[in-house]
Amino acid sequence: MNNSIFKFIAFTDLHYTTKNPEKRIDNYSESLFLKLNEIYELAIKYEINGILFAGDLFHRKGDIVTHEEVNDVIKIFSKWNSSNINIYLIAGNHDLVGHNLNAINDNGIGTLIISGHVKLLNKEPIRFEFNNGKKLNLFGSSYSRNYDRNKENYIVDDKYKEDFNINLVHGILLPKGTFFGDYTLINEIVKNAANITICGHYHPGFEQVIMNNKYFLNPGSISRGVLNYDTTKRTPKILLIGVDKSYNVKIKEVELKTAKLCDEIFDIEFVNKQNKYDEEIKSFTEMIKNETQSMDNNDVNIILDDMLKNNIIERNIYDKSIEILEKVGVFK
Ligand SMILES: [Mn+2]
Repeated sequence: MNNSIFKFIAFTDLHYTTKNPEKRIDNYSESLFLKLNEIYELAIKYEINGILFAGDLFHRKGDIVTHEEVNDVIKIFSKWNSSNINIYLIAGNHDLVGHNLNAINDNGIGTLIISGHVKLLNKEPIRFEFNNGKKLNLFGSSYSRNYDRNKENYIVDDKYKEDFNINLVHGILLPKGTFFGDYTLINEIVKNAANITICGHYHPGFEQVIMNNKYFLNPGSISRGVLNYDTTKRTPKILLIGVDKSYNVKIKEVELKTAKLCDEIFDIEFVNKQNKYDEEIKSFTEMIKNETQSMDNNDVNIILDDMLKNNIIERNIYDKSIEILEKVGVFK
């Protein structure tokens, strides 16, 4: 990082809440404070120019973010601001009631923006200047409805192509594969003026992708609120990003030391049961897929009913199978 002129720390999906998520056995909000403090110390150590946060600061599902939750985050960010650490961010789906960006000021994140604790990124860049006159621009596209149907969210305008551009996004951006809902593949959006695209929303994250000399990053959620296979496998991390005046990029992944092991934060017995269930569903889905290739729809139904009747599979597996088969279109 030594030659880098501009340095940033990127992380995403904090999902701050004072309500302990189901199956967490530790104190969720205290665990997040420890992580945020570690990030603060890294920011001081590396003398960064700013924090880049890719959305979902708060965790809101149906209900609203409380004053207490907003106050907690303000307290932390005030300390960061006093140490000249600027926070640049976008709003995620959890930050916006009704996914309505126009109502951002009615949400917790709006209070942080209006009070000057954080800066909201949008299509108009926040600009930094290198000593050779070149520019580094920060852009962002907060969450909105049907985010991945509007690829504009991922695009930095060509008029900035002489500058170095970083774009923050909050969508289902994937290196490859598919997703059950709308999603965007990196190769669909590679032709745009963003030198670095930093994505939140997809909590597992992905290994950094460099395509056409452009960087696509998603370090994964800094928190682990929901229990699933992914959360048992990954350690929450941040990215340290350095850019020099020739636009050379350096990226260092830092796994947080304060991130506890999965069995310290989750009811591990439940984790094991859940994983076993997921594995069974996966292998069963594979089996069904292989076995049903030469059959018609009716056969599949009969086989499943038979398996249930003869206790080869349990009721929940049967129901899940029907659901999966409906999803993959066998019962169209
Ligand atoms: Mn999220």
